[in-house]
Amino acid sequence: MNPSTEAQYMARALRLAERGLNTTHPNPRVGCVLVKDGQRVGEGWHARAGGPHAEIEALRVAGDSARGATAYVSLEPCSHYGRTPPCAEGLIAAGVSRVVAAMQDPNPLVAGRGLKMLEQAGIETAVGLLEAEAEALNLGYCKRMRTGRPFLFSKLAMSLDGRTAMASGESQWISGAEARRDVHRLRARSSAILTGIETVLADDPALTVRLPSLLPEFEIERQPARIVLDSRFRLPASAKILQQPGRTLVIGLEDHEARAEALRSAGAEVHYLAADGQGRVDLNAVLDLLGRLEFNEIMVEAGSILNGALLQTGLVDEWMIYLAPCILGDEGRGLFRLPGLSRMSDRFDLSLIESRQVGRDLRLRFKPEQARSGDC
Ligand code: AOF
Ligand code: ZN
Repeated sequence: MNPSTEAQYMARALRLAERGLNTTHPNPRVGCVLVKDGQRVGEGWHARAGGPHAEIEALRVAGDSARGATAYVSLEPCSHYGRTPPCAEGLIAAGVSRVVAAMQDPNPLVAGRGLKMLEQAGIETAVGLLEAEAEALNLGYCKRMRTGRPFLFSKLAMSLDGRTAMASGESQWISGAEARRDVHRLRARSSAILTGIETVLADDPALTVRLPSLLPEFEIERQPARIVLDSRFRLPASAKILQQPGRTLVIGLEDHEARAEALRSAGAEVHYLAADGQGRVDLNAVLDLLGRLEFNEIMVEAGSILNGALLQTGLVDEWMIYLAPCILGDEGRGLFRLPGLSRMSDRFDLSLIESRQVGRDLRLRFKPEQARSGDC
């Protein structure tokens, strides 16, 4: 078949996969198109964990027409019994003659076995069509499957002069309405929102998705989980974050059992971790825990203390900074608390990977720079 036609079918499978952007957690977003004699005879996408996988939906729609069809899938069909039976078996049983997958499933339970099952049943397979796009759509899932840790991106808002709040802490609102709506879209796709206790004590945020246009997509209780790093369990039981639908996790150190118990009674899931050298929860251990809890993408919405610590530990995969066209003056607060950073050679370098205008603000996306370069 014409390679560009094949790419179009795979692009369609990816667009279908995107329909699960906000709802498939902890599963990947996956789409599938079945094509026979140049016609799309079935389409499907994975909507939520426990529900049918993309291929099974597409096979259901296609019915008998699936026999002899080519399946374009944005992820290798699974080979294992999870919450649902293996898709590879379903494709074989339906008599599909060829399967094109955008990428291998990095889940160690699958990792090539799905394609092998298909080949052993005499089905032609190909892998790698629009692979980069497929990988980007599931960057959190892929990272967790490969490293055991979620993908972490931190969202920050600042003025033109690099301030994130006034000296008093007042920060509402630096960004314009469109940028704030954009943040709700980012929250919606995240498995969880991570913040620090200082932010909760200062702002008492809800950290929920409240964009009316997004709510019909996922039930209220599918709100992203909220995670508070709170070494000494100072979170008040009356905090707004505990009154929202969905899960709230509080992660602290082990020696505050009475306060932890009060938080449990208020509905929080309490987790204990070891301290780092400075008596705070160890951020590496936090990421390991959140990987074990199957969080794929985590959005950090925190203040300068947690962001400073995250920058220093190098644990953030992407920094997303909304730059607002306003000046807050040199008494305002900066984005990162980095005590002791005094020489140019101590600085942290980032590389810009995308910039775009969102309403009156600029949205800048950065990756941490691996090696430090000469100039800033
Ligand atoms: C596919 N198609 O649409 C998805 C796949 O617990 P389960 O049964 O939902 O299985 C989850 C695993 O299945 C997940 O970790 C990933 O390996 C695969 N997801 N595979 O063939 C799909 N969502
Ligand atoms: Zn499957």
